[in-house]
Amino acid sequence: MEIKVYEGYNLEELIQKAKEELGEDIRILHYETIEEKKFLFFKGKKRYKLFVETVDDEEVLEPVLKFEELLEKVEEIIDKKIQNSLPKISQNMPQVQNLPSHIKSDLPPTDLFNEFTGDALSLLNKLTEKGVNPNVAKQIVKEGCGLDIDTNKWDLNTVTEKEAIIKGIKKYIRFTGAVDRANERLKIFAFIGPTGVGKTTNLFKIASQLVIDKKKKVAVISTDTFKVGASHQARTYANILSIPFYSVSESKKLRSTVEQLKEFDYILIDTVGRSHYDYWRLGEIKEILGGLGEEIHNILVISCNFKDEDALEVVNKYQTFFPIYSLFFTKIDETLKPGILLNLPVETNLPVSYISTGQRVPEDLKVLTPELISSYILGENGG
Ligand SMILES: Nc1nc2c(ncn2[C@@H]2O[C@H](COP(=O)(O)OP(=O)(O)OP(=O)(O)O)[C@@H](O)[C@H]2O)c(=O)[nH]1
Ligand SMILES: [Mg+2]
Repeated sequence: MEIKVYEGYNLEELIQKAKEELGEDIRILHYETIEEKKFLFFKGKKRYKLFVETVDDEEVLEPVLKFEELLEKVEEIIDKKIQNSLPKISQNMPQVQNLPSHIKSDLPPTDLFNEFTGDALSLLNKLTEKGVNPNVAKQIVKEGCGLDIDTNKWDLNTVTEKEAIIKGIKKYIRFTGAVDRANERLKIFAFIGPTGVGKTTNLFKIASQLVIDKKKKVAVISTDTFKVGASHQARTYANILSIPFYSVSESKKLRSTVEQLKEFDYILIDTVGRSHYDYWRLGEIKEILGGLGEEIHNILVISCNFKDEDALEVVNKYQTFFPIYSLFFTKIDETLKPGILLNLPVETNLPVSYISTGQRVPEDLKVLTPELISSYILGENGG
């Protein structure tokens, strides 16, 4: 039995090299990553140190784990840890744990809603057709109801359906308002979320509004050094607005860049889109943003065309890595069922901030209000 160490820039190539030299029967003991120092303008690269062990023929072999299997196992362990920590995290969000029963309920709406009558019942049916989950719909509508003495059931006591929904929304959903509301503390915002939901585009919509309409001093930092062309897309937007743009890939550099930008009114941070199941990469983003501590306000960007279960899973997973300041909805123009606008904030108890209504920068962006959500849910023009 012999232990050998391989060093290089590509882990899979190192494993391959080890197998070529030592044969297929090697055991991967351990690997380390070494961040190389930056030299002048050359970026530091990640180097790997791989420790492998040869296995004697006579030795009773345990099954050798392939690299992919090893990764899978580690992900399983992390997943379990996250699952165990969820009840702690969601102590203030009892609705989250109730969700599966809402979603999986087999009861037809008529049975689910049998404590309601008249206009309330027809509103409930309207909401479920728009993708609002029945229990959320009941919670919201009940706020605009009184008990009908004849039938002993709940019926609307507001003049319009919209009024009833707005009452419920005001009770169950919190609104942060625009990022420029008067609060000194709120200065640094990071846009986080799954791939392709519209983080970069919408960050620049907000930047445009702050710079052009509000005459604020804004700087943008991108930590998205991963995707080919990502930094180019963001840099182009920043050039159009004539605002400073920085691209950073590590925590210390982020901290020092933010220090340099003390005089700015707002610092908007763009991050690379990551699947909520990609714990390694989410960990990387957390590591980079973590250096800013509580100064940073994380806006989780969610596409309205996500299924409820998926959106909830995204929130749960992201919440285990980042404190979330607000939910930012995008692509409302791509769905006929905007129920997620009620479902997600009610089920997660997270505040909401903006809604993106199309691809145009900066026009297609609105600050969320109870009136706006109710308009989308009721299918009124322009939301
Ligand atoms: N229809 C529609 N498209 C949108 C909306 N918001 C963003 N998009 C489009 O969605 C696509 C992806 O947008 P990006 O801003 O690059 O998304 P991202 O989250 O930064 O993507 P990654 O950085 O790859 O994770 C672009 O084509 C945007 O124009 C919206 O509200 N409606
Ligand atoms: Mg992006």
